[in-house]
Amino acid sequence: MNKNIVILGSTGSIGTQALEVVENLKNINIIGLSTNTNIGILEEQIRKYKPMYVCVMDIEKANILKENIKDTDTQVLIGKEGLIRLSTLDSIDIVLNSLVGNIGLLPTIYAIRAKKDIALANKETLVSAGELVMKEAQKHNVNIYPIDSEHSAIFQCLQGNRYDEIERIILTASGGPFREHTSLENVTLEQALNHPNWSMGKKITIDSATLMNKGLEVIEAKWLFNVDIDMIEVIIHPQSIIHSMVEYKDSSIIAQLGTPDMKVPIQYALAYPKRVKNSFEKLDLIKHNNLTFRKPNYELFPCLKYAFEAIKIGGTMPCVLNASNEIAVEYFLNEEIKFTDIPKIVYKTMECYKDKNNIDYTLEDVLQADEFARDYAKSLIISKNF
Ligand code: MN3
Repeated sequence: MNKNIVILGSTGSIGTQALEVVENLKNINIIGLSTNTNIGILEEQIRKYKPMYVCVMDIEKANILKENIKDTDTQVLIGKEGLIRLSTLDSIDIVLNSLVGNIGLLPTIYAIRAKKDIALANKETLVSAGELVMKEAQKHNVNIYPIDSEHSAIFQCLQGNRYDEIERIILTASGGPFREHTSLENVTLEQALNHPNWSMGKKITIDSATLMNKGLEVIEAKWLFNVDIDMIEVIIHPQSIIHSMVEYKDSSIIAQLGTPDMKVPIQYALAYPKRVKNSFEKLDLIKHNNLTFRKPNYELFPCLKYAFEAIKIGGTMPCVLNASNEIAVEYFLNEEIKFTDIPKIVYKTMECYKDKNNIDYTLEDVLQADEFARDYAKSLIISKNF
């Protein structure tokens, strides 16, 4: 049976790869697509895939696009409301969320309430409001399929096994471009954007360099697989061949391996539980005959430590961690702060929020915590007080 899909963030790295996967699967109809500002690529996608709707976050760009695609039948929606409308359309079965940042939270929640399955690449959604999102998913009997490669690996390692027999989740990390460094004081934006194994969007590439990405993934894994935070261990595996592992109570470890290619987890999420033949690059084990592992350096990469602290504190603290990081990364990408300022800004924002933290939170609390952290992190940067 054919499935109808909406892809949020279709012009980004995951979005464009998801469209390739959908083309290969052949049983998925594209109903909606969205972009932040990239209306050039979106127009090409409209002409190729003929979606019923698209959403553009930027109002001016949305109006330009409307003019440019007058000759098509595609309707243009605008902004946050547009994203929510797109995610809750009657005709769709699944929402693939590859938005970047906490902007992905509301569309996910509304899609779940409208009983749409979720293919989730937007990890910030689960970091900011994991407990709430998973509760809503359970209540509305909705499946959340992970697209993050590590979480897809864990999900695959869990097939046929019981979640209550997990001993430990071993989340692998490439270690990013600075894994061999002993000091990060003078690293440049260009170096930080040069990831050794994966080709990804800018925000996640910087997060990979600070190891904040791994921290966010720890929190994501905790909620997706309903495990205690102490059961999640991060290990550096520079080759990125083992995408993650699950150790069971009987001491057996199950791993998932593959080339570093996001199309594999995207396809697994969209075709689940089927394994559909494709022409992706196969893993050559002889070529990759040296797989190594080591402990992460929490002192040199404090963001990873702060992520563990935030989820241990709980409540809306992980949301504050995420939001302050989003702001810090934005300023780093604009070359207004140094690489080593990113963890300082995150730490100071979390420090200031401690007394305001809300353990039994609602969606409203999450949105407020997010706003607070963004404003506070910005004020730290503007006053150079971090
Ligand atoms: Mn990942």
